[in-house]
This record gives sequence, structure tokens and C-alpha cells, in this order.
Amino acid sequence: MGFAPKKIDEPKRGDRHTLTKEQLKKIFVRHDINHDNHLSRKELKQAFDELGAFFPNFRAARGLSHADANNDGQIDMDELDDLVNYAYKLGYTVS
Ligand SMILES: [Ca+2]
Ligand SMILES: [Ca+2]
Repeated sequence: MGFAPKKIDEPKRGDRHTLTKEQLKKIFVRHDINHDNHLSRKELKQAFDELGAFFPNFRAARGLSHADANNDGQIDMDELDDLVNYAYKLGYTVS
């Protein structure tokens, strides 16, 4: 990935907004780099990295074990909602 799009609209200084499920979903979908409609562990890691996770690798592994219902090691679009719910509970924010 060459360039990262600038963060959307600038919130007021010191204001932190918890990402909505919609926003989380968009971020995850955007990280399906090879557009196979599956999020591999590597793609997940990059998504959590963008979310500002301290340990993106760890989060990717946890997210997978939480949401990977069919145990194929990837998150497909049916499993994405579970992943979004998992990430939502972590309360990621944009500043
Ligand atoms: Ca993919
Ligand atoms: Ca799966």
C-alpha cells in the first residue's frame, strides 16, 4: 500500500470519537487488499494497525479466533459482523 488516505474530517481538539460499527466495517473491508472478500490474518493485522491497536498481531489473532466461525483462518463477509462486534467492544477511537 503506497499511500494512506488522510483521516476523515477533523474533530475538535482533544475530542475523541469512538468508531461506530459502520466505520469499523469500512476500515476492515478496505483492508481486503487483494479483494478476495476474505480478510487474511495479515490483512487483519494491518486493519488493527490502522485502528491504533498496541499489538496488532495479537488483535488479529484474537479477532480471528473470535469471528472465524468456519476455522479457515480468514474472515469472510459472513463472519465480518462478528469481527466488527469484537473490535467495537474494544472501543477504538479517532482523535
Ligand atoms: Ca483478502
Ligand atoms: Ca472463516
